[in-house]
Amino acid sequence: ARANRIDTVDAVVVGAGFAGLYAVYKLRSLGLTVRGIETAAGVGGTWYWNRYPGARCDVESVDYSYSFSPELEQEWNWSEKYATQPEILAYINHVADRFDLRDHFLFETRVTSAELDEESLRWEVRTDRGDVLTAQYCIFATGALSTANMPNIPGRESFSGDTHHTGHWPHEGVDFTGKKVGVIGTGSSGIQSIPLIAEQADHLYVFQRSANYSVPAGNMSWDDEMRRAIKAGYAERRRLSRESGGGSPYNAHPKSALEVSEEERRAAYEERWKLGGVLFAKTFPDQTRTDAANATAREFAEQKIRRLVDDPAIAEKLIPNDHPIGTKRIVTDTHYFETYNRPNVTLVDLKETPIESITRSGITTTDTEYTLDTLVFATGFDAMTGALDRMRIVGRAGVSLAECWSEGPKTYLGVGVPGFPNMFVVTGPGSPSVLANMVLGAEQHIDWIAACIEHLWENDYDAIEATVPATDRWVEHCRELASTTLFPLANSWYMGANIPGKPRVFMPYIGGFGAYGKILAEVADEGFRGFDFCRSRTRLAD
Ligand code: NA7
Repeated sequence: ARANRIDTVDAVVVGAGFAGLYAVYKLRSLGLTVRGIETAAGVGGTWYWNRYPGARCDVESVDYSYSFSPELEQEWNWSEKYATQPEILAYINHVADRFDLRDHFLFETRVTSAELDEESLRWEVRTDRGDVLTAQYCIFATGALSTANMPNIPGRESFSGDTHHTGHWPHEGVDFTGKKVGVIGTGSSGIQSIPLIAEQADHLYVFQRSANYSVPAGNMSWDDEMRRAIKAGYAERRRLSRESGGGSPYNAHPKSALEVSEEERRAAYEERWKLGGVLFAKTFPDQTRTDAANATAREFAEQKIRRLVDDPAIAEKLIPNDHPIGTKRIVTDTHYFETYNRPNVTLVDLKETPIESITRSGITTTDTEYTLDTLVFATGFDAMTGALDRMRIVGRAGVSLAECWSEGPKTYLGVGVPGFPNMFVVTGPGSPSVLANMVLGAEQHIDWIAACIEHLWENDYDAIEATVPATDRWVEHCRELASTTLFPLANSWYMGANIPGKPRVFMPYIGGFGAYGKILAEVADEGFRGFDFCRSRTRLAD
């Protein structure tokens, strides 16, 4: 065990995922002393933890990668259109080494609290290893999907076989050969892992509470020629991504789904379907805005599912009936629906026969006892606020962030919170965050935070703090934007609906990545409109 650190630095960065690594890189380039803290034993964040079979990113590899270094863009060779978890983790490790970022971090260390000293306007950050760091700036790069959700199903602890959550997968992998396996959950993690587990297992039981829309990835390996073409056009690709709705170089069809002919609509859906994955939700601009437009996309996707699944009764169970398509993140799969044509795969519809309990030997539903050797929880995350809620973050007047957010998260621009001067959240609630490319989103936020810090220096201030009126207006703006869409109709993790007791609020900003970038730039140009600047009392007393 290492000795405790009692340190004074300019900035503490919590998290060593894409955001945390870039934050350390960027702040160091400003000449700040930076200490990073990370729970895991290595860098990678999401890609460190989610090692389940089939784990991939649903944003194309060349887009879901750093843009801050053109040399890095040219050097790195992605092998596939959608990168696997091991390849993304290798990339992040490469970046950590290439830019010498690793030594800034304390690994295997969890931040337990961050408390503001109101006199000095500095933060005191404590960890589970007894470290105490004081810093002027505290940057939470703790991820939007980093706190695993283990549902409290009665008897969960009594199961005698192996239990794994997809978000905490063992490094050595899991061998399912000859095993009877139960997977609970059919979100992205379930849908990505199910086809591969089915290939190995003796028998796989899929416990589905809600069916999900999923579009084949249309994944492909890339040869040198393809890579050359992408690299030659990288600058333009990034420009388009920055202006786009979702941080990838794609935009919706120029017309409404209802304005075009039946033929043109089909062709547009077919083209997006072939492109693969999550972008299907953005074929037409009004697809997640009106029921009528949404219905056209739904019908198209449902026909595809019916064609892929041999047994019509199973196909019907696999067709979602509780949310408009795209209002839960569409999954990007490889042979998911076809997996139900295998004789060793059984779909258990929990809406018909809910789980009563987990027992020593398996899962008991209202009509059957399933004997299992291994249980996989693909049950998702306490999204967007989970990691922040679990630390004791205390701002002005001893008020905690959890208290401030008891009715749902409230931020200004997804970055700042009133009462928490010099605290920044990266890709937090109130920013496009999970609705866009998280790597470009993290870079966008961190560049903006860096500009903020430079502004403080130029004007000889010690702290920046979001104002209450600007925050209230932003929260209301985000709510209004969401209310013009169908998103609030789904029981999604965007809404906090997957966590019992969590306030039902649509958490991300849904106005688009490009539009949001413009707002950030305007706010900065106007001297960080909506923020207060102040000098610390200790300095004033000097
Ligand atoms: P998700 O998308 O939150 O999926 C979790 C799944 O687990 C979903 O099907 C849930 O059903 C199911 N679930 C959760 N709790 C239970 C209980 N108690 N009983 C039965 N089923 C349950 O998480 P993922 O990890 O798949 O993906 C998260 C994101 O990561 C994804 O959107 C991508 O952006 C990357 P429900 O739908 O709530 O009925």
